[in-house]
Amino acid sequence: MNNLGNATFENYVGSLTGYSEMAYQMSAHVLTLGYAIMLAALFYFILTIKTVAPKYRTSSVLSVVVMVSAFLLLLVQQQNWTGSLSFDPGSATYKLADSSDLFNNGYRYLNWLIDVPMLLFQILFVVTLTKSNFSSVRNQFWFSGAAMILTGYVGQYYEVTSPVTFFIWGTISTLFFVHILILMKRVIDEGKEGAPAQAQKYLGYIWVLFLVSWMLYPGAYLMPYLFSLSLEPALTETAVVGRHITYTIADVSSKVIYGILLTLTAQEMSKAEGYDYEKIETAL
Ligand code: RET
Repeated sequence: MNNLGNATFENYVGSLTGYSEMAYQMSAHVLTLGYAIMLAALFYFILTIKTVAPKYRTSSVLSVVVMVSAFLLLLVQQQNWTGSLSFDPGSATYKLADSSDLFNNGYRYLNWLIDVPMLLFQILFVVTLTKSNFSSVRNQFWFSGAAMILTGYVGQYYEVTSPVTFFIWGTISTLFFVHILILMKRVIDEGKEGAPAQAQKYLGYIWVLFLVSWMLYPGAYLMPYLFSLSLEPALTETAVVGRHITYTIADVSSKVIYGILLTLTAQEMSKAEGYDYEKIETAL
């Protein structure tokens, strides 16, 4: 086997066994689906901006920022996948290409560095905090968000060569994650107070969606170990495809579905305040 150093496990599989047609194409397709959805959803957030009262529109603007950055970085991530592998007719598999970049999930991490603070701020423009201080929550959100991602970014380089280092960085990252979860629960609980019934219902959905979709990211980080259940990473194409699919489901849920639910919540709140987009023809 080639010496791949701190390359991620996708490269080790590409070098050892190579990828079957199905594993390679499914990965390429699911990565493509990811950025296509971001571009489509970009139009949703632009076109619905006037369906909410002006004070809620920053939430839609932040969704637009998230869509543009995710579209671009996920596009590059997809090209990184196809560029790092090439078809080997001898074995009928896709092997690590000789003279190109290795594959790395780093583009995703850079995307999160932009999107995580944006997604966390976004809800603060929809709900009204009853007890907590807006700027304190905002600062804690971006600090823990950035720390969670940067520590995970360092950790992912060790997923094959040093499981212990990988798990230590992963654990530090998880501490920041827990802090974010506690803060978000508080924001949503406070936001429900005094909100119209339907908006309260949406906020309940947002909490469940947030919890489940954000948990998928550490799941994908751990993917090589989830398939081996030991301290040796599983160097199998199933785990690699599993990671691409998990990331795509997580991205669509945490960015797109979350943004849509926030738009629906803001529409309900706008209506309760006398701004009903279904009745104001001229506003649209
Ligand atoms: C890492 C490292 C391992 C431990 C934990 C992680 C959490 C990542 C999360 C990422 C969320 C990203 C989002 C992106 C949307 O654009 C960094 C994988 C806990 C929660 C929501």
